[in-house]
Amino acid sequence: MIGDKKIVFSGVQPSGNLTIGNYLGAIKNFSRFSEDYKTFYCVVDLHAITVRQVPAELRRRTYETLALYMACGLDEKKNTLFVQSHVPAHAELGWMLDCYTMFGELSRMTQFKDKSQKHSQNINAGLFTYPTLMAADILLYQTDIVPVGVDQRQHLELARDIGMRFNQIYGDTFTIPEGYMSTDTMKIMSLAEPTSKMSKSDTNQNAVVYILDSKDDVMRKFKKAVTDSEACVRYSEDKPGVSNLMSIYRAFTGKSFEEIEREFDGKGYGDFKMAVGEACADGLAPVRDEFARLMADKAHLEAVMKAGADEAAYFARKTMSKVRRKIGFVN
Ligand code: AQP
Repeated sequence: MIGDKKIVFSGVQPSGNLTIGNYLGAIKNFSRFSEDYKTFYCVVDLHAITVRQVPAELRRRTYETLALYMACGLDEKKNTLFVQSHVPAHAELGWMLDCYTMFGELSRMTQFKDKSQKHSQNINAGLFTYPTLMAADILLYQTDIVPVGVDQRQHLELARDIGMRFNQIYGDTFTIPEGYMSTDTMKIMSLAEPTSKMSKSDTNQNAVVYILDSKDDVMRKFKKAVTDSEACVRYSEDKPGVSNLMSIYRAFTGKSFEEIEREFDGKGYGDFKMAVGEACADGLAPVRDEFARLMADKAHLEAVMKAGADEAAYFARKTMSKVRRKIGFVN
């Protein structure tokens, strides 16, 4: 708690152009905590380098991710918005927690297994210990609530386990966080391969809708989206393509699955896909406009980053001095 407010922390990697998966699964939910919680939203650039990045692109995307946070409704006066590498305590605590995390635990992480397959030329130690750094991000701020997509459930469980283990050894040190996973949006899947997660690093551009895509691009991608041969808009596990489109439509329109099924009863997939594309493009238009306005003022983004890092570092220092003392480091 800070004052009488519970603490919220979350982050997004500047590892690619952000997708509607990042938007619906995570960022859109962030602003609902702004009023009643103390919120820390971080651009997690240290995580991004677990996969090789082009330096100029990483720098540009760091600004862009911050601007997108703000364009999605995060007011810098009500939320602490900052860049992970500007607060060195993340890396410091990450190392310490590595020493309280078991090799077997990290080996079981499905994201590590997936990413090792995708990046078989660069299975680096950072990719393996990524969940420990994520635990450090969260535990550093004595976080109560972590809004993330359901794909992060396993990492969050591990963060809780590491925090509990540390508390068991040294006495109460870290708040044990709870996840906040929106059951409305679930996991947004690839438009080309609807049994895989929509991911910003996917090389198939048609599989992914980016938050900043033009309306034409959004419409074209939904038009090409993989469905099935049944020609019936119905939510069902054995219809992953159609169900994914229904989830996206529901997220942008607020309609229930029953309403959507009724709306497209007797109509073909063509009409349905166009409606999903329209709803998505219209929903994203205000974000795109605001993003363009924010990106035109880099000095303001830098001021937001600086103020955010100063404030985050202040709270991080408190935890770090407690952790150092408990472990037995000389102060
Ligand atoms: N497809 C998704 N559906 C719902 N939520 C999602 N998130 C990501 N993809 C989906 C949520 O977005 C937040 C930020 O994710 P991240 O940038 O930290 O990393 P990620 O989960 O690895 O996202 P990507 O898009 O798949 O990135 P790459 O391709 O770089 O690995 C998280 O809360 C995540 O749950």
